[in-house]
Amino acid sequence: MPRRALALISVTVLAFALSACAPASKPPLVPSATGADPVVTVQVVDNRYEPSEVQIEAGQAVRWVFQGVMEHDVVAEDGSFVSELVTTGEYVHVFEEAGVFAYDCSIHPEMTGTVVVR
Ligand SMILES: [Cu+2]
Repeated sequence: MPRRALALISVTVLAFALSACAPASKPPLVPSATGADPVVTVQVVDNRYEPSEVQIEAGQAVRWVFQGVMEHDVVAEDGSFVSELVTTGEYVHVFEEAGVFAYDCSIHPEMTGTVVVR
C-alpha cells in the first residue's frame, strides 16, 4: 500500500476516535429532583455559573436556572448530578451528604462551579 494512502487512513482513524470519545466522556443523566424546595439558585449564563460557589446544609437542594443563548449543562465531577444540555428551564439536585462537589459544563470546560455541603 502506498505510504500516502496509509497516512490518509491513519488520519481518518484518529479523527474518528477523537470525535467518538467526546460525547462518551459525559456521565449518564441524573433526573432533576421533583418536590424539592431549593435553598439557593445558581444562574447559568454565557459562560459561567453565577455564583460559582454555593454553600448549603446536608439534605438541602440547589436549583440551576439556564439563561444562556448557548446550550449549557451541569455535570458533577463524580457523576452524582448531571443535567441535559439546554438553553432554558431549570435543574434541581438534593445533596444528602456533606462534601465538596465540583461540576462543570461538558462543552465549556472554563465553566466551573462548586457546591459545598456542610
Ligand atoms: Cu456551557
